[in-house]
Amino acid sequence: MKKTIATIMMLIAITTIATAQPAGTICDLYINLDPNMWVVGDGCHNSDRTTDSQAITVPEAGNHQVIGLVHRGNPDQCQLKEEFYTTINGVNGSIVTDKENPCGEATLWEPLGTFPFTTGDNTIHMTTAAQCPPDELANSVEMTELCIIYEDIPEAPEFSSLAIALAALLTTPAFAYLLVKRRE
Ligand SMILES: [Ca+2]
Ligand SMILES: [Ca+2]
Repeated sequence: MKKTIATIMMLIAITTIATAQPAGTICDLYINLDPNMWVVGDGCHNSDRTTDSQAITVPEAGNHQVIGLVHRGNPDQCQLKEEFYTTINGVNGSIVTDKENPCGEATLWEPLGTFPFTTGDNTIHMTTAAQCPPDELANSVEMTELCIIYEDIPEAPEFSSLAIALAALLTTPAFAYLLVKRRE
């Protein structure tokens, strides 16, 4: 029985690790932003928080691709321009646009751009791309996590596919059952 519980706990742990990163992507560095970063549109909200920044520690220098976990949407409000761009070491990423259902709530992994990093502390800036008027409402947008991919370290696509296949397999109840039976 103890072994069964241990196996189930292990499967939960593996599944959690597999879903903590963007689907189909293996992050070289994963950062849980603390505190979360957020901005509102220019002239859209009395907080006037149109920029936000914080230091992140990156052990490898180089041009790295950055993907952010972005949360948009407020209940009972249709904020159509929850948009921003990222700046790191003087390089601006492209504007991350309000997408999918622009009136709805969504948490999505979104590419922020490729930026030059130095070894150690680097400051990440988040700047709103909304302007009131013509935009309306707060247009607050929040970023909670970062996935960084080292561009100078080539990634084998076969390995990515294998990792996805393995993650998918491990989450199937049939596989969990087989594994438990085998251990008993
Ligand atoms: Ca929106
Ligand atoms: Ca919002």
